[in-house]
Amino acid sequence: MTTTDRLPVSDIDPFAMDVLEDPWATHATLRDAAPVVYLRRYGVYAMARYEQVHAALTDWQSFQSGAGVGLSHFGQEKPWRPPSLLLEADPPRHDAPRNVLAGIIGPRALRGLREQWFAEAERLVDEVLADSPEFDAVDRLAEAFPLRVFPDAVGLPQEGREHLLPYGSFAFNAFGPRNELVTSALAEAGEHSAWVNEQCSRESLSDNGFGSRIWGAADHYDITHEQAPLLVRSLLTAGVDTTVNGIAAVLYALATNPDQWQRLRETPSLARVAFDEAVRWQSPVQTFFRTATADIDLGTVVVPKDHKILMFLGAANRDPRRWTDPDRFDLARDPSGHVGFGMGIHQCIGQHVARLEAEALLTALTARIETIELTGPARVRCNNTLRSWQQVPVRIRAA
Ligand code: HEM
Ligand code: OVM
Repeated sequence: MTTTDRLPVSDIDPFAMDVLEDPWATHATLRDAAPVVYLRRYGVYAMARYEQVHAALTDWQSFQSGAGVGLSHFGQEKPWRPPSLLLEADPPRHDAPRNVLAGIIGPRALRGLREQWFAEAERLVDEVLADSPEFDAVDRLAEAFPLRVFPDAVGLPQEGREHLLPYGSFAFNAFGPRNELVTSALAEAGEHSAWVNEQCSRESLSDNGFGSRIWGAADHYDITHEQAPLLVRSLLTAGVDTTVNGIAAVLYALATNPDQWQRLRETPSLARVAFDEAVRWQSPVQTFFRTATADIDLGTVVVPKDHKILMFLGAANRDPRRWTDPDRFDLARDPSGHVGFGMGIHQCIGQHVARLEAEALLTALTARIETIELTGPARVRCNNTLRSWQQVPVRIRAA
């Protein structure tokens, strides 16, 4: 790292495969270098400390999302799909779609799903227990559970659901540079995207799910009918891979920390704390970008207008300036305040969905399983944005 004035310039590539596979040492290097670092290979500014990431997330006037929250600047390059009405929008346009979704997938709206999702989790765990005690927790639990409950809740048809995970995976890769993770998936992306877009129409959706309620909000003039399909698309883009990898993270955490698993078994009401601590510890969504709306004076350095700023949520969530013993997965800590779901006006609108899924599954697991342990190396699947799990091989002993 070379330091010109107070802005260290780094040749680190946070999107290189070896870094994506094991990002934590690189995060520490970037955090310790300075509050803001310049990444020469991408021409972007980067923040890895909690204080700066939190400040950027809560200052949408200076750090806009409307130019895209990936590396690409929408004012300079055509986005790969029409921008999201929430994620890639700023107030005031961001707010009506946000309020509509808040009413449909907020805590109140989810109450009616709680019993159903808990029962579904019990069924799934019983099925897994009836098979071999050794299995892949990613395939059998982390992917299987969200895919059983979420597409039904949105109101999707059965046919074609296999497009959901690859579509989300592509969308999250597309926030990064056009490296081989993007180019190797381009060929199939069109098909996944076409299916997802078709499911956003009113005719494709059952009449009692989140999707149909989004169309109902258009009938009530809360959003326009042109906006409705794009809002449904937000659910289908952000609603599956995220929870799959959040659940994989908490299962990996518990399988590798037997004392924490026992603690959760003794106190099953810690299920939500366990999930949020896993989201802090692994940060399923590792990074997002913003764009400077003006020259931003950050004290040590000025970020020039229209430049991209990379926020390392995963590094902020392990910043020792903010967290005690940050690399430990610890149910005794209070993980609230982590930025794994973001912070400020764009903070994850689906977090209550994610927590309910995790709580349902963890509750079913703690009631039925005495021990869970790794039987081999867990493998990550490289993605430019997600901390994604390929395989978490486990052995369980039924209670
Ligand atoms: C926003 C992470 C689950 C839908 C966000 C943001 C993060 C995030 C970090 C902030 C983006 C920003 O500031 O630019 C996660 C994680 C999840 C999860 C880690 C699971 C563990 C979900 C689910 C849904 C969802 C289940 C949908 C059902 C959204 C939407 C936004 C968002 C629509 C944009 C909100 C806005 O811009 O106002 N999520 N998410 N997410 N999330 Fe999630
Ligand atoms: C969206 C969206 C929101 C959050 C994350 C995301 C692909 C997409 O509104 O489409 O990642």
